[in-house]
Amino acid sequence: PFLQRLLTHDTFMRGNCWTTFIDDTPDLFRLVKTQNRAQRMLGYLGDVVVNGSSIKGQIGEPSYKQDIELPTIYDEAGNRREVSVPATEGWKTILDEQGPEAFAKAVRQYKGCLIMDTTWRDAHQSLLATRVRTIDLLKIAPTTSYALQNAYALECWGGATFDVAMRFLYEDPWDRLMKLREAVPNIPFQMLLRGANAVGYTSYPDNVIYDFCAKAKKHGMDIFRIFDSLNYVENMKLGIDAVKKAGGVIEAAICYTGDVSDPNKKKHNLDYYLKLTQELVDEGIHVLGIKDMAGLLKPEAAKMLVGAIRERHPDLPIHVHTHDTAGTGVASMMAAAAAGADVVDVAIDSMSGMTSQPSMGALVAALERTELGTGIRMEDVQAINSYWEQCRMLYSCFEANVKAADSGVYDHEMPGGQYTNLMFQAQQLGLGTRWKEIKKAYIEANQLCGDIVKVTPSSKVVGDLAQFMVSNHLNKEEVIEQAQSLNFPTSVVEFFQGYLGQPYGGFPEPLRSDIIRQAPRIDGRPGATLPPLDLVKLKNDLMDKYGKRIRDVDISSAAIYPKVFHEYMEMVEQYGDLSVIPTRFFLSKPEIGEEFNVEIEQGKTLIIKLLAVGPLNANGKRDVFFELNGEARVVGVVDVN
Ligand code: 3PY
Ligand code: ZN
Repeated sequence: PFLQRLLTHDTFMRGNCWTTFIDDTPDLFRLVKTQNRAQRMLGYLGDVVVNGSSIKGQIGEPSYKQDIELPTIYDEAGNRREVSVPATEGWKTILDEQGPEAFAKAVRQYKGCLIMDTTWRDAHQSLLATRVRTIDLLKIAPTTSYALQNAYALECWGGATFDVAMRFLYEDPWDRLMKLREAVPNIPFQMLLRGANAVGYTSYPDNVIYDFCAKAKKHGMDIFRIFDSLNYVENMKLGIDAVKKAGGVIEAAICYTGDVSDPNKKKHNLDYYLKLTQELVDEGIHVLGIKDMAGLLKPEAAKMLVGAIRERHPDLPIHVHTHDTAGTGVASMMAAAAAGADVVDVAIDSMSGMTSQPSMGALVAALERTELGTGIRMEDVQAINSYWEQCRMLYSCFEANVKAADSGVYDHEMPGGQYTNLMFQAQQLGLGTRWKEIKKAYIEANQLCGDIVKVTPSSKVVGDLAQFMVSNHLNKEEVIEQAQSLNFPTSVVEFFQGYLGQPYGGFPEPLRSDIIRQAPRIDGRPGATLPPLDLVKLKNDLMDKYGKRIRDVDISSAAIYPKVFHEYMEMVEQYGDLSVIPTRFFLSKPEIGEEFNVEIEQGKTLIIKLLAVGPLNANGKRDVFFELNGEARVVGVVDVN
């Protein structure tokens, strides 16, 4: 049809179109662009029709086929809230108007217990392999801006979301941040920053970290929870300084392991955490995070730890994070709040529990009408929850199938996200004995590493070593005996070389020397020896390859994930922006004759209907017939089955 329109266009046919024709007839070319975009998207949809979705980690199809219903919420007077425009009042107002120090002070002075909602980051990272897409976050964002108006923050970015967005969902993490920011201007956003590893798994040159934090702040991030997977303060200092320079709220987190309420667990005791806290306070942090990534902080331990920190640092805001693996999450968060914590982490009910955070509704209800009230109304929690109940079913194909609590976590100490991963892998291999073996090996692997903090990426080291021990039928003693000749996983060798940093208490010897042999040792901060990355050259290289589409934030993505970024860009070249496809059709094919809408940009909607799938032709392809805004379209798709 475009060629037809072009050939019947007067100006074009008169032949005087060469210099200004495109400028003078923008509609004609806008139409072409839209049609190209639509055709490329049909290429993706056609591929899903013929071959099924290729999203890694997906098993089966979404169990929810209906449209997701958006909740209605009401104000105090019982009037329906108009959510087409987001709320404007919230803790972000104080932060924006008065800056991080005043914000921290106001949080500390608040009488009740504030909550951070982790649904948009850690909850789905822990339950659904981080696969929740921007489109589904955006749908509930304006309603959330009202319902959770008094929340301290929404955790919505960082951790694994950055990587997974590009690698598995073919969407841009920066777009997610910018769009969510626009949709929720009033509640502070929080991200998880892996210290010197930013949102990756390894140390980056310092300038990459500074650049990343500046851009994250510029595009909407407010509070940066900075941690190091070994609680190695030298690594954290870099993140702290980068966030300081970017003007963000510095929430430095101590990663919690062991059990401070158990006098037999001597290594990570109260004294250890108090010294660590003091070191972080000396760096000028705004908020202290207690990051209980595995859910080991029992109520009594929460009382002791928070109580001791509160006593020594009366003005320091304390923010506690946990996972509900054993099932003590709500009790622990209440104990933490009672001992003086200012903020605790929860996830919306239907995205909570087990390896995720404790339930928001449970905590809000438990503290209602006490002096630790959260300032969040139960009816609003219920409304938001009804959305997430449906959404969770839409992502059912990524469920790890963890069905119950596991108080064995107090022994194996696996962080929430890793627990679901390893359990999922064990399930594939026959859960029973395999899972028991992995848990036992994980405990021994941790001991071999010197009883370390286990969180990304140090948890991967312990997990890799555990899997290595299971596959090679080795126990702890055998590893020690045979260490000089075993072919250890790279992550394990690198840990012992010092590539993650220095563990508290040092590396166990002679195991370290036996494992790393002649390989170099790093005895300080691993990133300190890395030369700066030439970001100008990187930008020029990206522009040469992809042209003007490259934005400042893409340079950061390419610096942190070079390969993943390029693969993502190739997907975009081939199929266009896939983030706009509704999740059900991103993950599974429509029924024949089923019609659905794709809003490719605001106000521009494609109406798509699958008409038929042709037979296999001589080229190994099938024609897939669609109707696009009333016109028939066909795409040829290679059938890989
Ligand atoms: C991450 O680093 O992604 C984590 O969630 C650690 O707990
Ligand atoms: Zn967590």
